[in-house]
This record gives sequence, structure tokens and C-alpha cells, in this order.
Amino acid sequence: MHRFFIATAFALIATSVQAHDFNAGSIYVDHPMIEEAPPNAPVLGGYVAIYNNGNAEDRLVGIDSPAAQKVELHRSVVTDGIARMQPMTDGILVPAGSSIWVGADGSHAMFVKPDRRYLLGDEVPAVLVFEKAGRVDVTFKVEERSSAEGPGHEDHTQ
Ligand SMILES: [Cu+2]
Repeated sequence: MHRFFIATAFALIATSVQAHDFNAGSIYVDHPMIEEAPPNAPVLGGYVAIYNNGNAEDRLVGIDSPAAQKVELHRSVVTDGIARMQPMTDGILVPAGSSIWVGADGSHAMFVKPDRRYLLGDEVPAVLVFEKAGRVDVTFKVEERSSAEGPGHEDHTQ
């Protein structure tokens, strides 16, 4: 009994210290982060790794955040030598038993008109909306620009 309590307490502590991954059924969300932006930046770029451990595909259809006027899924594409951002209106498919990174191939979550400036270490609340898994509460942590390298870097393995 006592040992169980201690183990539980440790688990709670570990969860609250790291608090950088989120579970919802077969969907596992790792390390949502936003790149630190200069003052008065009209938009913030968000990135996140999503794993689907189930045997049915799911789809990230949108992101809500009380900290921004709206959040759009974008992909940066270069046409005729000009970089443009295209809305990903169909969302992003997360195949069964697979993972995606919002950040790959120019994709990103664009937080439009943030309600204030967010600094390194700040947390930005958001809800990832999935077709099947539904609404998953997460927090995007504000990090330095250089850390948007995708899953597998530094602390992802811990
Ligand atoms: Cu964008």
C-alpha cells in the first residue's frame, strides 16, 4: 500500500515536471512547441509530433486556442520562386500505427493574432481537434527558433 502510494506520487511529480506530452486514446501528442517570436509578431508558428498507436487512421482537423484569434494548419510551398503559405483545409492524416510531425515539409500550426507576446518558457494552451479522438487539450511551450527540428531531438527520448 505504502509503496504503491510512493510510486503514484513519483508518477504525478514526473508528469507535472515534464508535462510535455499528452494522451487521448490511441493518439499520443509529443512536445507541442511554438517558436519564440519578436514583439508584436502577428503570427506564431507551432509544431507538434503526433503518434497514432491505434489500428484505425485518424485526422488532425484543426486547432483551437484561447490565446490566438484563430489557429490554421498551413504548409509553406514555393511556386514560381515565391514562398506562400497554403491552408491545409483537409487537415493532416495520421495513419494507423504511424506518426506525423506538424513541421515536416513546411507544415506548421499558425497562431494568428496572439493575445500577447509569449516568451521563452511560456505555455500556450490549445486544443488539437481530431476526427476520431476528438478534442485533446495540450500546451505549446515557447522555445527558441532553432529547436524546431522535429521529433527525435534532445529530450524527446526521455
Ligand atoms: Cu502559416
